[in-house]
Amino acid sequence: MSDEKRNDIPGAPAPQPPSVAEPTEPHEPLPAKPDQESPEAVSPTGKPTGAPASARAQSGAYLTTAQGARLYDSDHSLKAGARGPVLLQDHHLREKITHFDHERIPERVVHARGAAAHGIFKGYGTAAKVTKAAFLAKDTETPVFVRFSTVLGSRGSSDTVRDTRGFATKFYTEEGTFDLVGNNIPVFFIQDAIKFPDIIHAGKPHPDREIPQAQSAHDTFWDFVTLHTEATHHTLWNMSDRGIPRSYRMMEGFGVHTFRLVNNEGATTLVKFHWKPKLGVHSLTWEEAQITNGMDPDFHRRDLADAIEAGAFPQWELGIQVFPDNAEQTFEGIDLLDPTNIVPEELAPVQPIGLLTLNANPTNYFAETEQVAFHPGHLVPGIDITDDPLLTGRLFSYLDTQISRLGGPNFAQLPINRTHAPVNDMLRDGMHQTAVHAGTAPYRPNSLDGGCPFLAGADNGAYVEVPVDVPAAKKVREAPESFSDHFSQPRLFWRSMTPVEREHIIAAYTFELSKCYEQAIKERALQVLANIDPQLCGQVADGLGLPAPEPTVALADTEPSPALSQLGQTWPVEGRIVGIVTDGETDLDGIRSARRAVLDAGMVPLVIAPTGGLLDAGKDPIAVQRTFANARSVEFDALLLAGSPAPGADAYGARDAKAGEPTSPGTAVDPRVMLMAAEVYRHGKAIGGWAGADAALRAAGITDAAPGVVLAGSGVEALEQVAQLLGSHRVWDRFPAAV
Ligand code: HDD
Repeated sequence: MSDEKRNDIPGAPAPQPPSVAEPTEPHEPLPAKPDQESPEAVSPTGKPTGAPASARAQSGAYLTTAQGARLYDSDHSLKAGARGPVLLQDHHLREKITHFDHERIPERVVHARGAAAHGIFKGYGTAAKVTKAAFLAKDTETPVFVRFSTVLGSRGSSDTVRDTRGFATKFYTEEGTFDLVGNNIPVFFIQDAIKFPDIIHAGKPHPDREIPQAQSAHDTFWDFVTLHTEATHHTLWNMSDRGIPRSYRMMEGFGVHTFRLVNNEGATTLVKFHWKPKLGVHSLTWEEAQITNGMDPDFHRRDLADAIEAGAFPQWELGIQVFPDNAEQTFEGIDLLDPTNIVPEELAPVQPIGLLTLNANPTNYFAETEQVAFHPGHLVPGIDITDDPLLTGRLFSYLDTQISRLGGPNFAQLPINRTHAPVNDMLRDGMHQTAVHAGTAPYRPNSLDGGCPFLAGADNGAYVEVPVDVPAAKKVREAPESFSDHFSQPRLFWRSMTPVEREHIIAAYTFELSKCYEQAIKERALQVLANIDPQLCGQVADGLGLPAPEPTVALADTEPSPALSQLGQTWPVEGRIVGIVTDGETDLDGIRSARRAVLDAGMVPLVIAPTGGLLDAGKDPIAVQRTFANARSVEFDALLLAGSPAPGADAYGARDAKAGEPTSPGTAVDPRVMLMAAEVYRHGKAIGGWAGADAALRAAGITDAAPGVVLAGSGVEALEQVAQLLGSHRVWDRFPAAV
């Protein structure tokens, strides 16, 4: 297609004349196929049984076999006498064990560990200028299912590892399902899908001992990313605080590739998709992440489910960066087909087009979160692909992997994967076929089943690919020259970071590389860092005790993009957790008021006392949610130290769990409280206290003059200031800023 025409594609190509004449004209739409309902809701003849579609083999009050025969015992095998041998004829035993033996399916080859939620996407209608996709172009609501994930770890690995996070959204639109299968990092490790098996082999545990689990701090990972320097940009994001998000609710999401949108007039536009969290983008500190891996490996999964259950529905705005669809597929010199590039928001602002709200937890993890099958090729009219070679490979991989993971080609019939649009395909049979297809002519056109189904044109909703020109070219295994600049965008990212963010990046590289055994890999990694920034390289080299090499490329004078920094703004504090530590006796009324104030501010109080149970059991009791024995600072975002006894007496003294007596008379402060306070301080979290809390803080080495420490007359007063500090996520002044 010529350039003039590229932005002026006719409404869509007229439907091609069929190669064989249609035997009949389109008439009434066909009824929805039985596979639109659960098997329980449809009789073998395809007639509804009246059972709710939600019935998932759980109807009737009696325990039955899979065939519906009622059971009188499910605890004892059938035996020849109570002490005799178990009989092979026990069909119930065999059915129960056989089914159990096959309960597991292969975990995802990447993104195995995840958590998901249902929700609603509300299009603002503002995208009508650039796309005809109704769920974006109209002011309308579309059901969605979103799965977040880590990439490298197995299904049972920890949530708070340093890794990229998946952010995959299934939009059940009326025109078919659209999947936006993105990440929380806007660039990717590689530029061509053919290298995907290699980067994943390098990132996964070593094949001999299968360690380390869910980590990038090992030789093979760093070997790959330093030999394939296109990975530099993504790796730098991983080593930044983006690699350890505070919560799935506080992550950005990116479609990564450039997509092509088509509007009703047929005009095309290139776009990049962005999800912007309403709560802001926030991260853990590395030490918090590591402690959390042990304390609560399900931290992110729990956080998402708890927030939704509590009604604190997480929200993201969907936005697009818009670029003209020019022949070069570039914007301001940035190659839009290279998935290791971003386009700074300062050059192309993110324009909001809709709002995502996650408002319901899955009912069953396996049926929904595990069996959901995403695929970048699940597209709807109005959204098309570009020639990004990474995207093209993905279009093959996702369909293919589901066949092995979900046991055959009929995974689209699983409840979570069913489209909300009517389906009338000619796909038949195969493993796990649950539809009972009627008719005798699963081919088209035909003259037996009324000629149905009929073909649609673009004017009645067919998905018609944009007829872009494919330039005449030689077949080659090559990348374009523009794909060979691997350092100027990482440099842009580095220069956009604030000093404290740079400090974290330096610490992350130093940590990860210090875990490598091979000297050559560390040296190569330092060379990569020298090509990003000499200061970054120098400090990491110091940490490793190695000399810093000189850059081997000319360092680009890139403009920073302030939008890339996570600091400098204030954010809503809804859903943040405030730990309230008490000795269980002092100023209980103050604790009640502080608790209420936390709830009124939309946050979550977590009362921590020496022992469990109720405080002040008689009147208006306060439930203890954690004890000194099972609490750790990583579970909350800010700390309130409730009043402690008068100076001189034991403060939060350790008590015998049974007798409730102090175990160590004269101990000033329970060491577990000191540890909590010290960690909270070290991690830059706001600290508030009242009525004698200063003694405990001093014991932990924290002075009341320290930044982000508020001592007030009451818990409510302290909380007011703590909430303000929380708006910036952390007390950033507490971190050393070396760069
Ligand atoms: Fe992928 C899963 C994101 C490149 C092959 N990928 C998967 C998931 C996400 C992404 C979020 C989890 C989906 C879920 O929750 O079920 N992947 C990306 C992004 C990429 C990317 C943002 C680059 C921009 N992926 C990529 C390439 C290939 C794959 C280049 C292969 C050539 N990805 C897969 C896969 C997975 C997958 C093997 C594993 C499970 C699945 O698909 O359903 O096919």
